Amino acid sequence: MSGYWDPHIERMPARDLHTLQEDRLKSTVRYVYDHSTFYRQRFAEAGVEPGDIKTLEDVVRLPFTRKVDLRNTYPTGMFCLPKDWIVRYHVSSGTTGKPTVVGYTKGDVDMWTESLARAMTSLNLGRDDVVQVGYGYGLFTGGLGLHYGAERIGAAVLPTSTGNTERQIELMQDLGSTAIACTPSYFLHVMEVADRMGISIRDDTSLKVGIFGAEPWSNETRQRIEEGTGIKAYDIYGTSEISGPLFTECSHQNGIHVWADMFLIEIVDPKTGEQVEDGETGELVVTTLNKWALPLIRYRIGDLTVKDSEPCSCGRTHPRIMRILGRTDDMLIIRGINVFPSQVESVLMRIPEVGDHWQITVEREGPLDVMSVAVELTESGFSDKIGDLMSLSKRISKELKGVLNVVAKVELVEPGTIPRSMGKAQRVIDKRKV
Ligand code: DLL
Repeated sequence: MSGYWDPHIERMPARDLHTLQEDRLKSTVRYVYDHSTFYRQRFAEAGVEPGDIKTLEDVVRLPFTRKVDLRNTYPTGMFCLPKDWIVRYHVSSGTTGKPTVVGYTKGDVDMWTESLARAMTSLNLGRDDVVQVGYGYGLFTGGLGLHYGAERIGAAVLPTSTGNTERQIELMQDLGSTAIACTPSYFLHVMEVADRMGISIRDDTSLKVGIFGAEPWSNETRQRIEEGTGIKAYDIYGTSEISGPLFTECSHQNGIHVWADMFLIEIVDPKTGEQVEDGETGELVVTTLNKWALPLIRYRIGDLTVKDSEPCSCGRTHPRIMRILGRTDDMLIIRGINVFPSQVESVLMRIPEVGDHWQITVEREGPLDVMSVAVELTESGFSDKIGDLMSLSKRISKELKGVLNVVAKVELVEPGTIPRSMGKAQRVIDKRKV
């Protein structure tokens, strides 16, 4: 049984949490209305005023906001406080269009840190631990976010950031890292490099916990990591707009705990915007409840997940979201059929001959979409017999077809062929867009 960082809040009865959220929702709505021209205008367009929000259920009367609003008001048009309140900026890289800027007051950084202190405590981490932070430090929120969280619980931080993998592994050994936080794809690379160096993560390091997120990954990858290294691999979720990395699973690995005193979450049908029931897949929508520089009202993150409001077996009463299926805008439409890269990953990771790295390419041949998947094989899965490779490629293609309902050309490649990422992996090259 894991301990709690803030037992009063984390185990608060559902009814009290509901009241707390209702009070905070009302004050947030009043606050944004009083502090932001952007929100006043949006509320006017939606015909709603702060006084109309009397209960939690009234949240549906409020207008949605989206990433495009942050872009259109670049750099700080959605901020609710002037610059003298801001103690930090982070900037998300804009692969399409302008980047987005997020800002924090001292209190906002404190709230973010508190969220991660609760999360890390739920993974049984504390003062005795050495947390190696292998997320990027800088404009990306991963490095500094985890850094502050780990310091708050009294752990020692090893701020390796990304890259220089051999050195990361040496330091992991020399300083006795017990936890590592990085993208799951980067950790797969760490495993590979350790192997090449003749180091067993299981036997030659003290690592016991991995805090993996910032990109979609599957239960099958979790299993590979856990079986390959003996560590426990936990999912961590967040986005820069809502602060950065914020929420993790607890040691029961039964969904990601979202702190309800800080965030109100809804799951909506991406097409209609209507709320869906617990257990149904939909788009995550977040309203911040105690964030001041850049509070967000009904922010449509674009990630697809499922909510479970039942208390967790760990005793925490806050709602949980299940593993993120992908982003609405990551979904590939191949000849009219919806395909999520995460589905491809879970099929591939079940096949023992398949290594840890893969990449999808989508092209157009005449009027038709063609999806190919480059799949790295493991050293032992790789054969120099053409016949073996052909039958393996057929098998993979069949398994993919079974799950995706789409024919994929499978290209088997030697171990080490697909470029490794230090941060978020590029799993899809969609040549139709360029
Ligand atoms: O990736 C924050 C973060 C840092 C999360 C470190 C976890 C660990 P952004 O760069 O703004 O922020 O990207 C946010 O990444 O909307 C998801 O699509 C994706 N994402 C983040 N965590 C997960 C996860 C950070 N655990 C976007 N599973 C989000 C799947 C994730 N996707």
